[in-house]
Amino acid sequence: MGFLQNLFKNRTKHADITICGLDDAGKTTILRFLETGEFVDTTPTMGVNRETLHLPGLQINVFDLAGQEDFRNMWHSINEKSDGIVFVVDRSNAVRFSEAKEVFMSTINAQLDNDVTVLVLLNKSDVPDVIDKTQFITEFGLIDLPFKWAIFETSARTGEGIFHSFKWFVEEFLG
Ligand SMILES: Nc1nc2c(ncn2[C@@H]2O[C@H](COP(=O)(O)OP(=O)(O)OP(=O)(O)O)[C@@H](O)[C@H]2O)c(=O)[nH]1
Ligand SMILES: [Mg+2]
Repeated sequence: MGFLQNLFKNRTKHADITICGLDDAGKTTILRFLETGEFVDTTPTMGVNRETLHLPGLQINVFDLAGQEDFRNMWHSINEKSDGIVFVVDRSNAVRFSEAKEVFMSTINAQLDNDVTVLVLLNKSDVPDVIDKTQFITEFGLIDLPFKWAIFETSARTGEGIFHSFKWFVEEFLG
């Protein structure tokens, strides 16, 4: 028993996470900031952008999904194998708020049989006159989510909230 415990004690944990949200929300830019520590210019994702983040004791496979409507039908099969879902919203775009809500609800409803952790990122917080966080929580019905969840205000341009939110998320996996 002691031998086996020693053998597995330092084993690296693995987690699969997906990053979802409408096109232009800032998903890939957030992932690039996590990887490089700075703002990096991106192009729209076509299909899936898969990356691996290596942290002490934890390897995270990230599936950065394309947000354009034509690609959304592939989300479910990837999300259902995920331990965590990051849902990114462009909080500066009030015009697409109801579309974002609809896509968020269908993403969540498709996961009701899975035990996932949900991280909601109100991105583009550097832009003036953004949607208020409390209003957002109410409108998106986050209080009633049947999952462990958290919401953070982020900017993938300035880095605000990026590492802080990700730390919360990772700590959920590390237990
Ligand atoms: N001002 C501002 N712009 C941002 C922020 N995050 C991303 N952007 C910009 O928003 C645009 C879209 O960013 P992406 O990261 O490519 O968006 P995406 O969600 O990956 O889009 P798809 O791959 O099409 O689903 C780019 O021009 C980014 O530079 C942010 O926090 N603030
Ligand atoms: Mg992208």
